[in-house]
Amino acid sequence: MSSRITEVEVLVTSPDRNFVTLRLTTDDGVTGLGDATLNGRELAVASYLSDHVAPLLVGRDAHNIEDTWQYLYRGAYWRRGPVTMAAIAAVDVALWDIKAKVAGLPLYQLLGGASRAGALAYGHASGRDVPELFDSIRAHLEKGYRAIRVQTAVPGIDAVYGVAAQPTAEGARYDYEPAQRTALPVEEDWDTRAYLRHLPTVFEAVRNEFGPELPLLHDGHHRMTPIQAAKLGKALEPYDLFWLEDCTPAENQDALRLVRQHTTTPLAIGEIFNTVWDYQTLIREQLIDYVRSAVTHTGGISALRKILDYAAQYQIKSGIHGPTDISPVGMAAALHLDLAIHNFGIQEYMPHGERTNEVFRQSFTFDGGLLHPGTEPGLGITYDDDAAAGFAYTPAYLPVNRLKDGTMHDW
Ligand code: EZ4
Ligand code: CO
Repeated sequence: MSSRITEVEVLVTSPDRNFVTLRLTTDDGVTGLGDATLNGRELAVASYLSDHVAPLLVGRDAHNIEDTWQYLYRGAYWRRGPVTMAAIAAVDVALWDIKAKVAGLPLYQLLGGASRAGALAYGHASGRDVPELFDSIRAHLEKGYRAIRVQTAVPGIDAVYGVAAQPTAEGARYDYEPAQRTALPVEEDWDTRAYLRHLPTVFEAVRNEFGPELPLLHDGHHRMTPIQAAKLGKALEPYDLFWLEDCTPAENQDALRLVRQHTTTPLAIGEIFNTVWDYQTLIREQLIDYVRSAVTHTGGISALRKILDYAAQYQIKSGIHGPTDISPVGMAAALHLDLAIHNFGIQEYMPHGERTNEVFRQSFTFDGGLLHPGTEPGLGITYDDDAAAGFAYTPAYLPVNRLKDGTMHDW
């Protein structure tokens, strides 16, 4: 039994933000979707797919997922990198979507079936001060979240990653969208010492208010040196974090050894990684506790599954990246993996806006703090071309970051 790929479409739309989607169609009329969105560099992946990958796919057997993955990875000769791996991920996920639709099963059934009732999600709470942060945490608890990421403004810093401050019609905005549709990237400022002094006081206040049970997470967003990260991990130990994310810029995997020697705060890393090689030392030496990769940026379901299986041998769990710059297609792919794997940890969840949900109609649900991919055959996402046509691509950039003296810093 074969199904030839007859059509390859690269769809770019910008409902609430830019998304790049790959749609493959087979000779028996089945379509599959893959997410290829790389925040702030979207058109590079769109070109990689339409100029260099689409011509290779027409005529291939859509069922040969692993062979196609290896053909694109090894065939490029130039390995790894976010653009290449996002493009390969989109093809991989679209082929899994097709295979599951042909089988008439939700995708997680092809990955081994459900290992749990649903995927524990964490939401993003933030505040410009402690009262606003408490309101944001309460709002999340009311929506059913059972785990919460805490980000906060820092006295002395004007604009910090992860703090939603723009007002909306309903009042304060609790979701956080870093990419801005501006001609040049927005410039934020940074002072690590101010941050290290302030953050533990915030976690102390949150624990006092909300008690010991609520799982709390925090994202350091690549901003500390190893010794600063070690110090923060130690300072946060009394507040029993679920994880401290991206404490250092992890191109240097060896740096995590120093952090690990000094703290028992669990560590999560990897949203900017794109292959298993970025995790080689981290997993083998058990320097982390959670793998943060997105399906969309790590070569798709096939490749992330292998990373997570490797991690499982070292009691390291999943914490798949799920910001709004992962499209509902990428989110659905994550949820099918979350449901199937044994070493599931937690799933990041930032709900998309209404316009995005018009373009990407979805079967996944959020109920009682748990996400579920739904039971429609395939990924459970359909792409509405008419809705998408109303939203033209608009350039947008992630911010950049400077120290007070003007030095460029990791954002
Ligand atoms: O900054 O996805 O944990 N989540 C994050 C995200 C990233 C964005 C970048 O595109 O760190 O908010
Ligand atoms: Co992060």
